[in-house]
This record gives sequence, structure tokens and C-alpha cells, in this order.
Amino acid sequence: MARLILFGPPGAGKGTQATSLSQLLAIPHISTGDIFRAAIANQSPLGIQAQSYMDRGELVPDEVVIGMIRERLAEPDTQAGWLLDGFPRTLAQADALDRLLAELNQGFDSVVSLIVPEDALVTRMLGRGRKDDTEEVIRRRLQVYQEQTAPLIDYYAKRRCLREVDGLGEVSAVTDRIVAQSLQPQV
Ligand code: B4P
Repeated sequence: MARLILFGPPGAGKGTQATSLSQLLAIPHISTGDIFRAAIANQSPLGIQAQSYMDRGELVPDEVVIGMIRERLAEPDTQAGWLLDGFPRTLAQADALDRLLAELNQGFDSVVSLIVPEDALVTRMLGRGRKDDTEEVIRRRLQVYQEQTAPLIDYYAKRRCLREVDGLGEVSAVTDRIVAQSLQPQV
């Protein structure tokens, strides 16, 4: 059973890698971005709330995301393990996850940090062409990442659970690196 957190700047390939890893490891892929995009497509109250933040490249407020993850991790399929993609993204979310996992009596194997240089991130996101992938919104998302999400690198490095993985190259090569570096015992 595996419990993994996929971490990295916007466009690093978290969603791409999570899709292959969840199949390979037979564990549910929990993507906060995908949950929000589905809620926006349905125009549910969650979607209406999230849309204005996502369109501007801002993070959705912590209490909304934390509540959503709390509900998702309570579902029975997570007994087989899980792969978190895009959560946590702030120190408050990381702290909430720690408390939630303590309540559930669960730990996790590692935090996989995908390393991709900024010029490659911008090229990838412009190529993807999602609604929040305009140059202006991409710039804001990268700034928000530096301010609010990058501090988590230290937070997890201090706990010795951070695995930095080169996110450049073929998608399958990146998947192989993640498996080799995050699921094998580290010497
Ligand atoms: P997310 O949906 O998490 O998206 P992302 O960070 O932009 O992209 P990801 O890293 O998953 O990249 P992908 O695989 O698509 O977040 C979107 C928004 O939701 C946030 O800005 C925020 O507003 C909100 N949100 C989500 N979680 C939140 C939270 N916890 N708290 C608050 N707000 C939250 O890859 C990008 C592109 O690169 C794709 O086109 C892909 O095909 C390509 N690619 C991937 N791997 C490649 C490779 N190896 N080589 C070449 N191209 C590659």
C-alpha cells in the first residue's frame, strides 16, 4: 500500500504523473485541481466559489480545500492508499493534513517534489492551454507558488520525507524516477 504526496510548481506535471502512478500502484488519485474543475463544470456552490480564485491564479481559501480533502480521505477507497496531487499547497494545509492523518491513524511514504525549471513550466502551461493558462495568470500562479507553496519544501525536508525528483524528460522516465526514489528505502 502506498500513500504519496505529489508536490511541485504549477505545470510541473503533478497531474500527469499522478495519472500513471495511480494506475501503476492501484491507488486513488486525489487531485484538488480536478475536483475544483469538475465542480466548476457542474456550477455547484463549491465550483462557483473556486472559479474566481482559479481564474486569477490565486489559491482557493484553505478552509474550503481542507474541508474538501477531509471528506475525500474519509471515503472507503482510500483504505487501499492514496496519491495526493496539488494538496497541501500552504503551510496551513500541511498542518491540517498532519492533524487529519493523526485522526485517521495514517502516515505517508514520502513527498515527491518534481523539479522543473521555470522556463519549461511556462512552455508546458502555454502548450496545455487551460483557461488558467494565459501568460498573465501563469505569472501570478508562479508568484503565489514562491510565496505560499515553496516554504513546504523546508517543512518536509526537515522531516526527511522529501524526495526531489527531476521532472524533465519523457513522462514514463519521470514516473520510473519517482518509483525508484520514493518507494524504495532511502539509504
Ligand atoms: P492544479 O490542477 O493542481 O494544476 P497545476 O499545478 O497547474 O498543474 P500540474 O503540476 O498538475 O501539471 P500537469 O500535469 O497538468 O491547480 C490548478 C489551480 O487549482 C491552482 O492554481 C489553484 O487555483 C487551485 N488549487 C488546486 N489545489 C489547491 C490547493 N490545495 N489549495 C488552493 N488552491 C488549489 O502538466 C502541465 C503540462 O505539462 C501538461 O500540458 C502536460 O502534458 C505537460 N507535461 C507533463 N509532464 C511533462 C513532461 N515530462 N514533459 C513535457 N511535458 C510534460
